[in-house]
Amino acid sequence: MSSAGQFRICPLCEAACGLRIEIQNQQVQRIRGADDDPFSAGYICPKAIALKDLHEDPDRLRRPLVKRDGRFVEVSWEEALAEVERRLLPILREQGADSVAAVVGNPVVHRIGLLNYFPRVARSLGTRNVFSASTLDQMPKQLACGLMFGHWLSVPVPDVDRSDFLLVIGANPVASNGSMWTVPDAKGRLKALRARGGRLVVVDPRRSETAELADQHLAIRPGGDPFLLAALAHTLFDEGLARPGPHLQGLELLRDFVAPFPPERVADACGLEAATIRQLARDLAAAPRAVVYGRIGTCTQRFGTVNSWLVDALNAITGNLDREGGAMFPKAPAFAVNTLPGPSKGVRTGRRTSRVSGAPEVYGELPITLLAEEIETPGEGRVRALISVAANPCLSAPGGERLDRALASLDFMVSLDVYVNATTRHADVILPSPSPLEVAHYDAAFSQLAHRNAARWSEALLPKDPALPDDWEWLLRLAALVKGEDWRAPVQQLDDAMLGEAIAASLPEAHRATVRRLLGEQPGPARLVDLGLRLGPYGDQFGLRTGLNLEQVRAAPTGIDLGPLKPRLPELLRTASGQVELAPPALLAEAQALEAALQQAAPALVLIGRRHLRSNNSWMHNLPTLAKGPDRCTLLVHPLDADAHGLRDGGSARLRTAGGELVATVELSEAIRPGVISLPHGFGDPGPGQRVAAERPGVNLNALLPVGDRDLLSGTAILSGVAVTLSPV
Ligand SMILES: Nc1nc2c(c(=O)[nH]1)N[C@H]1C(S)=C(S)[C@@H](COP(=O)(O)OP(=O)(O)OC[C@H]3O[C@@H](n4cnc5c(=O)[nH]c(N)nc54)[C@H](O)[C@@H]3O)O[C@H]1N2
Ligand SMILES: Nc1nc2c(c(=O)[nH]1)N[C@H]1C(S)=C(S)[C@@H](COP(=O)(O)OP(=O)(O)OC[C@H]3O[C@@H](n4cnc5c(=O)[nH]c(N)nc54)[C@H](O)[C@@H]3O)O[C@H]1N2
Ligand code: SF4
Ligand SMILES: [Mo]
Repeated sequence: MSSAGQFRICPLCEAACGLRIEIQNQQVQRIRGADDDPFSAGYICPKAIALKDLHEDPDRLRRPLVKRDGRFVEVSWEEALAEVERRLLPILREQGADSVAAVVGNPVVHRIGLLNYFPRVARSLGTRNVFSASTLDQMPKQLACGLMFGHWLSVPVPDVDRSDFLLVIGANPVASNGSMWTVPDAKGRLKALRARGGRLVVVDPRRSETAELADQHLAIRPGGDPFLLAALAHTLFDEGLARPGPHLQGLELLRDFVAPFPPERVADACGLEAATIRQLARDLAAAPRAVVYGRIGTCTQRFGTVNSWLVDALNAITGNLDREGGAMFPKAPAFAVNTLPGPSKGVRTGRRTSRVSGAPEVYGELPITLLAEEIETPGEGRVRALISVAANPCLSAPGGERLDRALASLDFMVSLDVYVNATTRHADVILPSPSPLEVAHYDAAFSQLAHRNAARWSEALLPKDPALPDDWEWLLRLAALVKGEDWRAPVQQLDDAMLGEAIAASLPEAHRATVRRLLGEQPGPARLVDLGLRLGPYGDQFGLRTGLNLEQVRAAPTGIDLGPLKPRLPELLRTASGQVELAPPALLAEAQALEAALQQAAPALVLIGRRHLRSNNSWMHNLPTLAKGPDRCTLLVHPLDADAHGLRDGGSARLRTAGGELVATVELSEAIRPGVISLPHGFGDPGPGQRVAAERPGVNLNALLPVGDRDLLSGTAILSGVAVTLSPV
């Protein structure tokens, strides 16, 4: 076991692996998995190796940019923000808060300086127009969990290392490394589960890399999931196999909801045999410790929230919710509202609606696919300016071409980003982040979803250019700027004000001065982490008891391991009833729509997406280590479909949907269900500032996906199972 090199938590995906990075003369020499990190035990994937490329990428922005006469020029941070002040403030003043929208992308959850400081900008703006990648992703899961458990971050995860049976639906953790489930080396853990006699079943229209490892692969028809899940629950009730655990409410209503969906009735919609579905329910019930895990394939559908609910309802009625080897709730050391005493009032959505389509707000956000219409449609409250933070919706959201035109028509746009790309090309000002190796990191988000409880910190490994503000400095100054305050003030002063507010929000008056003193004078996210840790469930309460503080976490070579997950019911629950809600009214109300969908004829050919281990959404195609090798933006077509449509391997096919058309390169594959074709997302014209990515841009899947189609409860876009026609070119 070697611990050579400095510890760094990988910021590239949700697995949050511990890395060891060797640096000499300010150059990255070597990147390896940290064997001494109990959380990830040395696991590493090819993307982490590319951190070196990312750090060195000549296309990565290192200076703020301002567009002058259509061209970006490098400026100082003061000039960049002065431009924002000059252009943005009049829009805000004259057209009101809603005229400025914010769009937040995936890397925000991987950067503590963005994650912990962006909310301050959003609050300062006071706009209802906040959009994020959540409505292209996990919002259905967070809504379902909010309704069932009372908080949007109370998401149970598979306790895989102690389980005997894992049913994976619409997820491919062997390629994605897990999502809403922070689990380094998912592949190794799945293999270990099987090696100790456990069973892995994967439900996926494609025999994915995860399905390849499984005991059983069920090639479901895309979109068949709500019917499959309902039929599994139906069978458990019908055959007397349900073994519901404690603290549940609404069992009878859940039973009524699934009653119309016996396996025999939904088999066609699922594209599976009724007997197979019944047997799966029996296997699930018979396993001593089992868990159902559903992810993006189940979320980005018309019934995404229903799916997410039924996944955890199955865990609950098989007695596997909140028990070892089942679906368990992490207990994060900091920033987890569900670990602190608080009111039990459940969650509410729709406190505001979007201006044009009237879509309900969910956790303060509107559906990202509605951003374009909010920009295009005249009237009061029209969006005229945009702040984008680590987001590339022109490639990552359906309707990219339309959004492209809409962004070009804005009066002003500022982007916090590290590239000039398909989205940020429209910005008037770009404010770059330092390289990940130049900033410290704490797992603020992913410790809430982790397979094991831990508190980990990693220091900046290389010095940051003092002329370039860190993420949190940009956001503090932007927040001051939009409030008309002195954004040029020393950053110490701005950060002290924010810290003061955070302390006031968590402590009674009597303790505030002492706590403020104990947190010290060094500005930045570390003080917020220290505050969170010390007041958190393992914290030292600023000396009132023995427990965690940031100093200890920093001193430990790979952070502090807090052990395997432990049961948390009923302590975690924040529902109004204080019970697990098995039958939230908003979900029961989907019964009619589900029945109607069952009666609808399935399209002959549908399109789904996929992920590859060596790429990451839309932004890592510029890193040579990852970009090399075979073309990954290919259209997978089953040979039967290829014959039917006159297509050949390596040839070109034209795809047409209600959303658009494009031409893609065909790759024949027996692994995909006939009647389904697959194209990865994140490709397409990368924009002017990514020279490596531009060599092989690929095509944009999202240009095909109809813009308005979404899960109405969560506002999440439908990214899978879209009707398509194919023809040779
Ligand atoms: N069809 C289809 N579409 C999808 C998906 C799908 O499965 N199918 N998946 C969806 C999912 S799950 C997600 S999460 C979204 C992701 O979509 P986005 O949230 O748009 O995220 P990325 O595509 O990863 O783009 C990230 C942006 O952040 C910038 N960036 C990277 N690092 C940093 C940094 O350190 N600081 C700053 N300031 N910026 C940085 C990049 O340059 C890029 O502009 O895509 C969604 N789109
Ligand atoms: N290498 C790599 N890792 C990543 C990312 C990346 O782009 N590249 N992105 C990161 C992000 S932002 C996220 S959110 C996670 C996502 O992580 P995962 O949820 O594991 O996402 P995918 O790998 O896209 O797997 C989704 C699976 O659902 C299947 N599927 C599609 N439609 C349906 C359907 O209708 N029903 C069912 N049952 N299955 C369906 C697809 O075939 C696919 O195998 O991955 C993260 N990790
Ligand atoms: S699996 Fe994710 S966190 Fe782990 S090394 Fe790869 S990119 Fe980094
Ligand atoms: Mo995502």
